[in-house]
Amino acid sequence: YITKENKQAYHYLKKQLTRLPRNEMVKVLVVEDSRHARLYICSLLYRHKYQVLEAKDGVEALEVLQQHPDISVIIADNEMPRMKGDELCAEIRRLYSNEDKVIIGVSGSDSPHLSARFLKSGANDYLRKPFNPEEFYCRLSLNVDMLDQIATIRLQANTDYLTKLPNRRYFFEHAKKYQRIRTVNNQASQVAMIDIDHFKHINDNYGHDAGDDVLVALAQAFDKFFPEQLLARLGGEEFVVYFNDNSEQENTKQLELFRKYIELNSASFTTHNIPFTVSAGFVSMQEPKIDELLKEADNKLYEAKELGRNRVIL
Ligand code: GH3
Ligand code: MG
Ligand code: MG
Ligand code: MG
Ligand code: MG
Repeated sequence: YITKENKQAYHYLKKQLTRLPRNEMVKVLVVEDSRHARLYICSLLYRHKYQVLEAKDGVEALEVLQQHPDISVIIADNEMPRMKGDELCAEIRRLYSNEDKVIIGVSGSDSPHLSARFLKSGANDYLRKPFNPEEFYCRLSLNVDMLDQIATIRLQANTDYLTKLPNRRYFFEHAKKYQRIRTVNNQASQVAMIDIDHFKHINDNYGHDAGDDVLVALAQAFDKFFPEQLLARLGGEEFVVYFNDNSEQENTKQLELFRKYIELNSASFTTHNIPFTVSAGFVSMQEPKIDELLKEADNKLYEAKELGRNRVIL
């Protein structure tokens, strides 16, 4: 179910940032037809505590990649039966993003064209056999650093800096996928927009920093209440939840419980013991555009404000 995968992908990014010691978390696939050369490269990798997988040729390598989606480095020989190293490179690049996988070509051939051929096929680096182990480790490590940097930037681009919830950009990217899947399955899309009541007063009375604390505390409660749903801070003191679950009754019940929980407990879980309430607008629509969905939820939210706040409008 793609929505779960999206959520997992996000948590995977988060985990990648905190991983230590690094090498033990990095899965390397060694593709080599010569048993002797394969064992040698594997032994170098083991010595630096990388996780190692092996394949005898390109066809086998593609199977192993399919079974282990978390492989992040592929070290590929060139002269192999069934599929040459640069052909394997091109095929990997066709199937997997270069933001997730690094390919390092190796060959004993003295052809001056081979390194360029590997790089043009999508390899990130090339080593001529026999290579110096120190150089091997350095190039490997630099390439893994690059994957880490890409993951860091990707995570930062999708995370709200203050609350650490997924941000607006993440929400719109994934809401589109949610919407498509739900339309295909003939399920309604259900969304709620949640907004803090009189937040301006909190800033005015307690200061902007205290206001920030309230936002963080609310985000944490929100995440705890709806662990399986797509959540985001849309901006300011406005949050959104796109429900995975189908039961409208269950979703609106949870939403009402959340509102009540904030009303009763906010004073105890905010750093400066600031009591506050939230209003929410809930919508369920068949085959909506995301903009329509949010517009409708926003209308309901407006109604909740008009009627006196601290309530959910369905
Ligand atoms: P309502 O009940 O109608 O929603 O009233 P409100 O005061 O909550 O809404 P309004 O839109 O008038 O004010 C929202 C305020 O939120 C204004 C803005 O300064 C403040 N705000 C937006 N982003 C942040 C933030 O990141 N930190 C803090 N502390 N305040 C923020
Ligand atoms: Mg070979
Ligand atoms: Mg407002
Ligand atoms: Mg508000
Ligand atoms: Mg607002």
